[in-house]
Amino acid sequence: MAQQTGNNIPTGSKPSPLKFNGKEATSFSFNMLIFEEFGPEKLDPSVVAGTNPLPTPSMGAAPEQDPTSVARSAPNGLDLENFLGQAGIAPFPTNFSNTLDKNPWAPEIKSFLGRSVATSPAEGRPPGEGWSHQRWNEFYPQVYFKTAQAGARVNNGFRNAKQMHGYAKGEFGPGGLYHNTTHLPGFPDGTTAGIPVFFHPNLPVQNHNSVWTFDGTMPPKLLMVRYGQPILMRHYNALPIDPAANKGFGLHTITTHMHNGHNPAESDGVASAFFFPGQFYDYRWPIQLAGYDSVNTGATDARAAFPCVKDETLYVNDSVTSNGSPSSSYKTCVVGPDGVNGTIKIRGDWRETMSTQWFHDHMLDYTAQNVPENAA
Ligand SMILES: [Cu+2]
Repeated sequence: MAQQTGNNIPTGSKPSPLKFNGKEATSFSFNMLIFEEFGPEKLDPSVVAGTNPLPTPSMGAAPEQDPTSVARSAPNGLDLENFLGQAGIAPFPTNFSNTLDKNPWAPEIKSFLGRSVATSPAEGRPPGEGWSHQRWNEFYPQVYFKTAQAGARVNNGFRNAKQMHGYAKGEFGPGGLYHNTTHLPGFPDGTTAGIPVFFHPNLPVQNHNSVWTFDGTMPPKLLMVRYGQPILMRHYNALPIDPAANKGFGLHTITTHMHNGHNPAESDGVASAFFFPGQFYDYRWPIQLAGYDSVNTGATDARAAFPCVKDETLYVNDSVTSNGSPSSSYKTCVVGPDGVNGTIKIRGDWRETMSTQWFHDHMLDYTAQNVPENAA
């Protein structure tokens, strides 16, 4: 019987096949992987940062690399993971876009283009004050994380130690639903190492030119943030240099939008502020309630608050100096009647409080195609 197409498939094309090599992916026969936390770290200039550059693409075996073309390939997966797992962050984030360091992929890009390029900065954020981080000192990032947008590859587990649950608590602990992250026999417990990118165990492992994700891995990634605590995301573009190396779907230039976040323009994933393979872009998200400048500016409304436990502190900007301007300091958790749980009050309008949000790519003219490839 002919495949039915129509309203359920807006492109009018055939649905994706669910049978491969005699195996079939039937509905509700595989648990969803639970998210893997990015695991932000304290932004500390005294940490000696690893200085290995973003590894360049190299030829290699499918499905993780291309065997015949560097421009259509990806960095070696383990090299990429070792790079992301290095201590600290180098070069250290700055208010203005970094125009000193060069794109480490420039030689491969020039080779693909067959010509030289005038400039090849490492950071894709445009230079100058217009794209500098607004109110940088006021919303100075307290924590950061690094990730690379990359083609599908096997997870080697470098974020294991960054999981707050430590694979020891609740559903992540021994005997819990997610202690074995794949739900499959033969995979070790308490780690994401060894997880390939597939949508169902009976469907093929995806090729690097078919699926792009944060880190290039599954599970999908989760960013845990605290209201009042500014955060910096350094997003590397490790996608193929050849824009055609993706089976004609999506584009390798990217711009990351934190959907529904209350963020300044330079860090808001503006459609035209995209960056190229080999580059990174520093997004600085203040993580403040909308109304920060006009509503509840003294942080007195108990409903505008961050939940906390006894002795926890949070770096906030809502202390008001004698001249009325905001200043930054640590506030300690004010515990409630149970002596354990409490709140830290923050500035802004409590009615603007977000809970779950999501990232998506916002590439000019390609948002629709890039979202399913890049979202996590
Ligand atoms: Cu959006």
